[in-house]
Amino acid sequence: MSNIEKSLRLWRMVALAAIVIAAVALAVSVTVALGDGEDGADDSVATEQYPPEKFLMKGAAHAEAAHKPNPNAKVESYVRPDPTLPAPPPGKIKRFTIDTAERITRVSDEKPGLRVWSFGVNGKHLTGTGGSPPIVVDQGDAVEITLKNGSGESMQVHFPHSFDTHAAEVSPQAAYKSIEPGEQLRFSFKANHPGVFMYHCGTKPVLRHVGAGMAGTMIVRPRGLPKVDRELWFTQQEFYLDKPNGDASVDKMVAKKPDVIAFNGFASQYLKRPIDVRRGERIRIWVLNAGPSLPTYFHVIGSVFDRVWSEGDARRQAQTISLGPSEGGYVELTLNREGTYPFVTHAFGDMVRGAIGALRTPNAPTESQTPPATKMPGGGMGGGDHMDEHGDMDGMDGMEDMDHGDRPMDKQDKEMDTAR
Ligand SMILES: [Cu+2]
Repeated sequence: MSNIEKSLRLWRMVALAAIVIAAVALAVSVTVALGDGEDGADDSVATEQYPPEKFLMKGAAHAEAAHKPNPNAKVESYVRPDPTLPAPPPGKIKRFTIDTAERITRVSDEKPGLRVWSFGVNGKHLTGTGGSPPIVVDQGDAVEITLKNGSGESMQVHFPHSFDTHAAEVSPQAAYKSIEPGEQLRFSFKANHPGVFMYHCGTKPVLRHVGAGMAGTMIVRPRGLPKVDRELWFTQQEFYLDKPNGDASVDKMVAKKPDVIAFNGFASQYLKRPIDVRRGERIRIWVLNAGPSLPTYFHVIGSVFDRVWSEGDARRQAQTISLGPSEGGYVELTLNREGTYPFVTHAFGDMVRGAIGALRTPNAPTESQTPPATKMPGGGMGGGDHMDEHGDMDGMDGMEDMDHGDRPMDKQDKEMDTAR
């Protein structure tokens, strides 16, 4: 081996050793940075403020504490939540006292009781359902939130809770802090952005708290929103049952396998007792998907939405509005014929768990009043046009009387621009 070869070989070994040392140093520094804070004092501030357990299921052990399932416990009586959109509270500052409760209710006629964790708003709870009331303000309003974690014994609150609203721009560490039972916390913000926002508990583990029911709708109405004849609100929400009258099933939450999916806290409640509307009136429906984990595809059978506003996007002519967990929007429609119009999530596997209701006009025909199907001429498939003996096309009687409720497009465009 020549001297040149020897020195080249030496340099190669030096370079290799340097690479190995650098790689080891990098690996060590990455491990420290990703560590849970126990090894590095520098990480303690960040992890104290936002412990990973807040989002992961590491802290789920506390699910075992406090409430013992009691099949004989008193279950709240059902009160049908009013789906009419409430007005914002009076006063220059919009003040909301948010209460928490861990109460035993049913969320379906077909299922046993469940201990739902939920919110009350300004003294109102959606008793006998798993829902929480909506909060409504106007764009630009000053909003003050006072969270009371269980204002009294009857709230049966055993756990720390918190209140996070997606409508606010605040430091989450301060405003959305978890507080112990019996404590209260106040924060304020300006509702600068219009939208249909989710509010929820953000206490660790957050899936457990939201999956137990702690979520609702906060609507910030856009400036210049045109008046309509009727405004309704629906929150779609999943419920995960465990033992009768017991706390919700964390395993089912993690598996995203809800037993019940409901609008406004109770399976199929507005199908069993439909919501009264009038033929020809303009209806605006505000929808929030509170999840925690599944999407919704909101659709009204027998209708087309002529205007849709969803997560800041305004558009016209839609059959369905798709909303992921936490997303919201509104749809506008006019029902020009008497009828019962089911509204659903068009994810039908979810609909059958209770995400269905109906709008009904005063003279909606009953099943027995609808015309019977007729045999096709010739008795076979493809037997000509679908005309009845009077020569009318199927289902088209009286169509010439219809007022579609359409307004000139340019007027609608102007309204949408204002609402943006
Ligand atoms: Cu909570």
